[in-house]
Amino acid sequence: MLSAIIGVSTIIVFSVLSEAQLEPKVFVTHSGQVIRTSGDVLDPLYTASTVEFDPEKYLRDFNYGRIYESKNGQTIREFTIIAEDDKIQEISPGVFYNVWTFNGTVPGPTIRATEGDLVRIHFINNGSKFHTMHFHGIHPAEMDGVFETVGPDGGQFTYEFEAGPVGVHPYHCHVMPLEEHISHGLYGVYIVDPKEGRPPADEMVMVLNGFDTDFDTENNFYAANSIPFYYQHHPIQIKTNELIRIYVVNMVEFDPINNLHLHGNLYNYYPTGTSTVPSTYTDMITLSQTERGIMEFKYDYPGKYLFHAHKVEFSEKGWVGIFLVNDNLDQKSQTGIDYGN
Ligand SMILES: [Cu+2]
Repeated sequence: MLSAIIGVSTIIVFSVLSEAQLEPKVFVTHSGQVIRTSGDVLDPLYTASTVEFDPEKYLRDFNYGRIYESKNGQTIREFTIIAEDDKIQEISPGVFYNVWTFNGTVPGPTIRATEGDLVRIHFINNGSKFHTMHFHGIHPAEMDGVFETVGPDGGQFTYEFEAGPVGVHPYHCHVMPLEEHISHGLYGVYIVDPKEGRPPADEMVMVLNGFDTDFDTENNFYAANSIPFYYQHHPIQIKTNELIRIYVVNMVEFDPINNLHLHGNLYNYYPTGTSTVPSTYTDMITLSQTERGIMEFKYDYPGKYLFHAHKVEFSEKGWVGIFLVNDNLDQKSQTGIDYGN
């Protein structure tokens, strides 16, 4: 009898083991390492299937829309934006959070147009709650995304307005309770370029955000572009003597202020990006919610430089990153324009 029990248990253990060995799981660690294992994974790690947002890609990803020209020569830019509120994202290793998304990510896509273009947004609400898109900028009242709420399960609305003014603006859902709709992730960046363009630069977008994962109206994690500590583990590669332009937007809910400090350098800062003349040359700006601007700088010396919230609590909870400045080997081919400093 005893030997029969031992025999059966051996078969069970053996079959469990062989099943596990047949199906190795793939994990991606926080540092981007891909691991295959058939064993138990004790450390909290990303699974390949839950990595839905890539801060590396988001950083320099600009969506110019589908481009047409009207009869009178105006450029029309069409975008389709789909809101959802049922996605789960691993905000930090082992911490899963219900994100509400525009086109599947937090932040939503960076919408970019030139001043005077006609921007047309086909908005579809595939969520379970009412949502809208409210753009900062100049537009008619009925395009403001506040009073015309869009119903769940496929409700639609077309936002249409002329791009302006020049600058960097947020867009976000404006359905009450606003705190809930914003803190879950329904926001993104809208850039309006001047007709004459801006000087060539390595351009990037940083949305400063946070997540309240225990619903006590205080953020547990902070980040530039959603994933705490991401750019510390994956430094942003830039080059010496190359103009860097960052469109920075503070969307942190619950906290009255946020800020941004750059190491080993200072930057020209253009509040809201509406003027071509910087208001200040500094290494520190302070931003309330939806306050935003453009930072421009160049590094003279190669090496690793931190950038982070100088509200130390925020940086210790994830809002910190590194610029890895590489020697610019073809800097002689750069234009000789000097942008400040
Ligand atoms: Cu909403």
